[in-house]
Amino acid sequence: MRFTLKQLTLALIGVLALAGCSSDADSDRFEDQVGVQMFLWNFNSIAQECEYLGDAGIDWVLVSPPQEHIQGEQWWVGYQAVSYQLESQLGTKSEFETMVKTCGDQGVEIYVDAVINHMTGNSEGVGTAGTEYAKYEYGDLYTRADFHACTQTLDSQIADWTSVAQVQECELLNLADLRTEDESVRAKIVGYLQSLVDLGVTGFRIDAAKHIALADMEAIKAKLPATIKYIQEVVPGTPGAEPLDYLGIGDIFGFDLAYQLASIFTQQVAYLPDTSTESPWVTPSNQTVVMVSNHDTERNGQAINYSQPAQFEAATALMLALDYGQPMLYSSFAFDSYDWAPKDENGRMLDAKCAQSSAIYFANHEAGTWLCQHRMNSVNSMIAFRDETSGKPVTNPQTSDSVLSFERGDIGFFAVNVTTVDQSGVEISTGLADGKYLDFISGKEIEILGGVVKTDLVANQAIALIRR
Ligand code: LM2
Ligand code: CA
Repeated sequence: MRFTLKQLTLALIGVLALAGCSSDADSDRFEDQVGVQMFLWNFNSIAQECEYLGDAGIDWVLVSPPQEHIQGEQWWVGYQAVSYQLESQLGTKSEFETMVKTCGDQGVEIYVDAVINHMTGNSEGVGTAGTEYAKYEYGDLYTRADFHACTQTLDSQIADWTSVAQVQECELLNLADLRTEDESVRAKIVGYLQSLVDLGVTGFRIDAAKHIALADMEAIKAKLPATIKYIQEVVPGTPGAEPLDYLGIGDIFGFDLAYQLASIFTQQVAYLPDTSTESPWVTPSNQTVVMVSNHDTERNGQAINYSQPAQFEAATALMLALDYGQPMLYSSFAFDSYDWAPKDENGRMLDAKCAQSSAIYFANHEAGTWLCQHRMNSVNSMIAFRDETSGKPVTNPQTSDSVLSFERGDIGFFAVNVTTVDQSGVEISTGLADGKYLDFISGKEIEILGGVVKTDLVANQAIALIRR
């Protein structure tokens, strides 16, 4: 969120009002920040898009893995590291530097997807920076002794996902698993991450974090500046390495909300997502980065993806309307098979371009189209709604067969039709004062009379009202 003059003035008044109280001096709440995963956008394209992102109130961009990786036409080659040189399908080191600077000038920070649990699978050849490699042999970076020789399973692969030992010491997807318990391996990982910090990055997505022992993550973190942020990929389901266990290191991705949003909009059942912190996988609001989908869930059917654009947009609006977690938007390309990505003949990602608004592009699902989900019209207005209602809790949740609604303090109201059926003359009783409200999404005025909001809600339509 970037402060407008008006917001700054309000914030100042707030600070003055609080003077004398022992409130902490923290300016921004964790929940007030909004990020976007620009999946496989190359560095040049991200740099160009950062002006739009900054204006939209987006605080940070998660870029895909920037280190040297195996060559190939599949999108996932970036998750098979060959060295820590910044030369990848996304661009060169100097393009990376330009992106960090250009985005920084727009108030947009950079998070890097850090692949530090493993190197490559079963291939040999030359990486994207020219390094010759084979599995377990990566020039003078790592050799066989730097990798786990997992004894728990015959083929060294993770077989029992409830066994922490297997999940952390055996191979994920046949990928050479680093001995992150060794000082020399840790030093090389730290060197890589520090080099990115030196280039100005704010934080990291820790890829496959639950496959790295907590003690190893702690040791790595201890050698890096304390200001660095971590968002850890801890997919629930392994006792002893659940999201809750990694909170001491930093933040974690909230898969659970993504799954709940998928169930609300695909099963068309209106309910308020359960974000209580009573389970090992629903983590506290101020340490959870929430999302509608990421690059894995959009391909594995666990989350809503662009092929259901109306549901995707409504789920994004609902995520932004809730007071739980720090939202990460998702923006990427259309594909027609799991492996496919829009690349040139040298394996470089093609430039990403957006139309003025998302409308045309979002409707066009031809493989290779950059969908620019972050440009959906309701995204900007919902970020503004989120800013307006910052710190005001969700109250008075109500559900009918088709509509979920709730209030945000005494100024905000959100409702969404979770079904694909148009609803007309919807009436919802609220605790809000009568008067005129602005629907941030449509830009239209809605009047609350006798506490009742009366409106039509077409399929998957949301309204986000703020008192005028
Ligand atoms: C992740 N998070 O913890 C990423 O979000 C996920 O996208 C990564 O898998 C995974 N961890 C490892 O970094 C992706 C992709 C896989 C792909 C791997 C490695 O989802 O499909 O696996 O990257 O590039 C591919 C093949 C797989 C093969 C593997 C090794 O799909 O069949 O396994 O390469 O050759 C035998
Ligand atoms: Ca591991």
